[in-house]
This record gives sequence, structure tokens and C-alpha cells, in this order.
Amino acid sequence: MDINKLGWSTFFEDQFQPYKEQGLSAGRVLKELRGQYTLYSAEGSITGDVSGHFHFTAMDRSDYPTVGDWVAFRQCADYAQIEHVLERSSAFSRNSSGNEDSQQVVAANIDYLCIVCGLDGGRNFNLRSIERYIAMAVEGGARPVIVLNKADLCDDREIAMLQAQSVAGNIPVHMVSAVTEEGVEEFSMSFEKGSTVAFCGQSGVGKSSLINSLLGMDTLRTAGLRESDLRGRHTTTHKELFFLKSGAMVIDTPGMRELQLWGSRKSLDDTYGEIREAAKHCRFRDCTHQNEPGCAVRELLIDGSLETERYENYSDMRAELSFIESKVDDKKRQARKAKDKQLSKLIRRTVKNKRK
Ligand SMILES: Nc1nc2c(ncn2[C@@H]2O[C@H](COP(=O)(O)OP(=O)(O)OP(=O)(O)O)[C@@H](O)[C@H]2O)c(=O)[nH]1
Ligand SMILES: [Mg+2]
Ligand SMILES: [Zn+2]
Repeated sequence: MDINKLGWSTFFEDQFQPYKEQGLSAGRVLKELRGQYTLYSAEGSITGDVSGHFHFTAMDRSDYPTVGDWVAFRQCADYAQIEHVLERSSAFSRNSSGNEDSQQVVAANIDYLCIVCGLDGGRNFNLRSIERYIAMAVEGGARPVIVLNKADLCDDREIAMLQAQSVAGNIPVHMVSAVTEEGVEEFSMSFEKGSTVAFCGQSGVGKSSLINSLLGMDTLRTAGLRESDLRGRHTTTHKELFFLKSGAMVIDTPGMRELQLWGSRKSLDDTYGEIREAAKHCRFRDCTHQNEPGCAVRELLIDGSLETERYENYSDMRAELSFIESKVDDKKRQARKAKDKQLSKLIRRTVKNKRK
């Protein structure tokens, strides 16, 4: 397949030039499983892993390749040794939520992030959770799309649509059913040739089922919800990119329980446009919109044009992101300190040697 059809662009071409001169090839990561990557390049698909040099120079988990990434690799017989990850044009990341805060890149170089919800009457349709996903899509530079799946199980579609639109702003909302396939055709036509679409959302909302209906075959494994609480069973366990006949590409991801935020506060304000606009009229420029006098955001609460729940969700996310920002800054400060120490040691040694 021609790699131009896989989302390759001048943005990647320019970065790849020096590696090309070193005899490396370009490939896109289709799948990652326990450190093994499946790549797609001009010559077809090949598996491999990152080189020793790559391990040595990688600083952070987010430096490693993820699904959707473009990489420069050396071909050794039928094995690929990945030497570089090209800079990402966009990414959907989250906080890896382990003991230490770190960026986990779920999918790279994506044009759209489909936020999939399930209208099955369980907890799989939650406006506050949609807001979190929108903020993370904006943060990573992907266009969010809200997908209301399982329309066949929904008693009042109009209400569900209105609820979704209340958080969507200008973001498109699609009502579909992977089972009856209603709305699926129109939904799939909204992605142009060569674009990459990542699917995210809680387990059991029907991400894999929807991708199966887009592919026109049952490629991906799906499974029913737990009857006791209508929660998903975490059926999908790895991320993978698939090609659609339309020329678009889709990435399936494992369901997440709750999206842990990653990024800065700036994109949050882009998600809540009305808060950003009102904030321009707050008396204090660094107003946190909590209890400062002359806060124009809290005015919106009083006159009812900003819903309390929406405001509270915003405040929670803002606090979460500030916390992460300060931790990341700490990490950077420590890394800089360590480097400075190294450098001064080196200088001392050089001066000493000169004196000898
Ligand atoms: N009635 C109905 N059921 C659906 C629809 N889409 C998916 N399902 C069912 O919902 C269950 C979960 O679907 P999956 O596709 O496995 O969900 P998923 O989002 O991929 O879940 P994880 O892989 O665990 O993250 C399966 O039993 C599907 O058959 C739909 O549109 N209508
Ligand atoms: Mg799945
Ligand atoms: Zn304010």
C-alpha cells in the first residue's frame, strides 16, 4: 500500500529526510503488544521492537512508540528495529494513574477522537465524563466527536440527543446502533480518506462492535455486559489500527474506567468557551472563579446560564490539572538540577586538569 494513504504528510516527510539518508524506512505502528510492534510500511507489514540505542536515550514512557505513530526503522531480514519516533502531529493522552504521574499516549497522529457512549440505561452515558474526554481531545490536538451508540436500546432518543448537545457546543454528535446499523453509514462518511479516528470510552459501550460494523465484518472480539450492573468486561486488551474501505483508519482501544487527565489548564479553557469568555471580565486576572470578589464566571452561575454541575466539573478538572502541572514542573526542576550538578562536576574536573 502507498504510505500516502496511511496519513503520511509533509509534516512527517520533512522529519524523516535525515533518517532516509541513513538508510532507514518509515512505517506506521498498527499494533503494540508487550513491547512488540507491528508496523506498516511501503513494503507491507513487519514486526519488530525498539533498538538498544532507543531504550538508552528514551527519557519517558511517552517517548516510546504507540499505535498511530510514524517511526523510522532499520530492516534486519524480516525484523524491524525502531530507531526513532517522528514527532506527533496530535495525540490522545491520559495520566497513567499509577503511583507516579506520567503521560501515557493512548493513540498518536489522530484526526478525530470518537467519544463513544452507550444508551443502554447503565452508567455508560455520562455528560461529565464526556466533558473530560473533550478536554483531553482538545489538549492533544484531535477533533472530538460524540458517538451515542446502542440507539436501539434507548427509549427517548430526543432527550439523549439534547443532553449530549448541551455539552457538545460545535462538536458533532452521532446517534448510532452497531446492532441495527442505523446511523452507521452517515457516521462513517464523516471521516475523509486518509484520516485517522481513535475510539475511546468506557468498557462495554460498543467501540469494537462499532468498528466491526464499519469494517463490515466481525474482526474484533466483543462481549456482553455484566448483568448485575451493566458494566463492560474489558474485552479489548490492546490497541490496534484498522483500515476501512473508505480510506479512513480507525483505532480500537481498551475501555477505561475513568479518564485520568493529562496536560495543561489552557486547553481546559478552550473546552469551556463560555467560562473562558466570562473570565475576561473577572476583576482579578488570575481569578480561580472560586470565591474571589467580582468573579464574572460565578455571575453566570447566579443568572443560571452556567449549570452548577458543569461548573463543578470544570473546577475539579482545573484543580486536577494544576496538581499535575506542578508535579511535572517539579520533575523537570529535578532533572535540570541533576544536569547542572553533572555540568559543574565536569567544569571542576577540567579546571583541575588544566592546573596540573
Ligand atoms: N443493543 C445493542 N448492543 C450493542 C450495541 N453495540 C454493542 N453492543 C453490545 O454491547 C456489548 C459490548 O460491546 P463491545 O463492542 O465489546 O464494547 P467495547 O466498548 O469494545 O468494550 P471493551 O472492549 O471492553 O472496552 C456487546 O455485547 C455488544 O453486542 C448496540 O448498538 N446495540
Ligand atoms: Mg472492545
Ligand atoms: Zn472569576
